[in-house]
Amino acid sequence: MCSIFNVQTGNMRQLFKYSLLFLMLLGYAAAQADKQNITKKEVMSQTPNHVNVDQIGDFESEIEELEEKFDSLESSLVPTDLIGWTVFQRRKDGSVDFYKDWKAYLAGFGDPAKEFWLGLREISRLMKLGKYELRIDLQDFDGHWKYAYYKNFYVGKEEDGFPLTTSGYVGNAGNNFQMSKVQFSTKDHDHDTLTYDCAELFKGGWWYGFLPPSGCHMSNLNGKYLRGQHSSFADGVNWRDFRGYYYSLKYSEMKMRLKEN
Ligand SMILES: [Ca+2]
Repeated sequence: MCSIFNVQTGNMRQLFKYSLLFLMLLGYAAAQADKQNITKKEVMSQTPNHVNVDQIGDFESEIEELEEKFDSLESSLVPTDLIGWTVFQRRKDGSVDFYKDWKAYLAGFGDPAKEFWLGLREISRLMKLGKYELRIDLQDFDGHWKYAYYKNFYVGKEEDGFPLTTSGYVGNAGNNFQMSKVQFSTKDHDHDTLTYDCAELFKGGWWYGFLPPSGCHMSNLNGKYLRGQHSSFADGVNWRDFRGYYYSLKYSEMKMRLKEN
């Protein structure tokens, strides 16, 4: 999955690189034009055939230097490599039904190579190994990718209802998974703090609760796989600040990794 994400950042990098090269060539052409005292209009119609190969080499090394700076800035914010990440949730084609009971969410279900839920017991067990960070990658049916990263991710014990606490959001998807001690609920185990049953209403197993300004949830990644726009409210694979409560996403992946400290 991360390879797809990297392809996207690769495309951005290409765009960045060629935009920069174009601007530099334009700048050079303008400087040449100034020497010859010609008009701006003429400059805009100039082709960069005055630029010699040595100077293109100079531009390229400058671009490489900027790309390195760009990369280090990006990696200082969000880890994108595959090393050490444990994926615990994935949706990609609707092949697995996620509207399951407590027992299923406890043990896990699906196919780890395709769509699956690792299981609350296993997630909770991993928590004993240290402190975790979390990354969520999302894609809509138009091919747009978004991510949400949380510096801190903690799921508590089974006897407490697997309460979730997350903080330290960084991303472009929107901060729709920040929670403090919100218990997990399924259609047969209502642990949300609201009078109605969020899991039954929104057709998933999730950390539902009173999360102002929303009632039950701001994200519903274990909801029904409704393939894009849907008329029912907030019961799809939703992420409020990406495509809203009436759009079920194509791809979702949640993964956790042990932090170094
Ligand atoms: Ca309730």
